[in-house]
Amino acid sequence: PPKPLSLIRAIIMGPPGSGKGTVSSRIVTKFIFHHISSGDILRHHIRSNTELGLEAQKFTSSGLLVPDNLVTKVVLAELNANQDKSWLLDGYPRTVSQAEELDRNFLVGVVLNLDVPFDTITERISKRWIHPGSGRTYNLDFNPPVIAGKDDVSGEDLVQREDDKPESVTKRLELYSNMTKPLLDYYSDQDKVVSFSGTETNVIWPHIKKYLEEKTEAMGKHGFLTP
Ligand code: G5P
Ligand code: MG
Repeated sequence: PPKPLSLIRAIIMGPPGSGKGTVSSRIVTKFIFHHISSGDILRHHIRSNTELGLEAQKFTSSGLLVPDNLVTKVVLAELNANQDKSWLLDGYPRTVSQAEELDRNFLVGVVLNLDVPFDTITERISKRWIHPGSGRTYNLDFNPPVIAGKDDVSGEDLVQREDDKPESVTKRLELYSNMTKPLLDYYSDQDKVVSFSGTETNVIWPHIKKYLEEKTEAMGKHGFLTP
């Protein structure tokens, strides 16, 4: 693939279940971005029973936010290890103090905001199944696995996320409204937010793709599009 000519630091934001992971996986098939999901990193630590994983699980299992210092540590390490790539950051920052910490380290270029109604989200999350090893995500209505209960690529078992129980989802939506939504103002003040509204990823996606095509085109003709 062609080497990027310059780098984009992009953030994808939106309530839990708004499709950040789904859209990110589509973006990386069309554009050269390194996808970094704070939730996937934390779930990896939890599965591996690391010290950080054990601490994080106390919060994630009931839908609470993991303390800023813990998340920041793992996310910044990942960003620093990928300085030479354009990245798409999913799930971080989630509080104003995380955003300030990110600003102290990197220059954020754009914030893609997925604006999906809460009713739609609750319904979707109840039908989500994931492959814990890779983070690949399915939905029984939207993108069911080829064989029920099995990952399409590895054939391994799918599981439901511990924080997808209804009471945790309610908590996550509440924390999104109180702690994360204010970040839209933080980034709007910097003129960096582009919002995409709707109830279906397949309807939102072409708009995001068009936006990124224009943006990457403007940055260098052969810069970002994969061949
Ligand atoms: P995460 O992992 O960042 P959330 O809550 O922000 O978790 P989540 O749940 O991963 O976000 P998403 O990525 O926005 O949602 O959505 P998705 O997985 O792509 O789509 C949701 C479901 O809907 C899937 O089943 C998908 O197939 C389906 N779907 C998509 N589009 C459609 C559609 O059009 N129609 C239908 N019918 N279905 C569709 O964070 C997890 C936890 O980690 C901690 C916190 O505890 C957090 O709760 N954490 C942090 N804590 C502090 N600070 C941070 N920065 C943290 N980051 C993570
Ligand atoms: Mg996700």
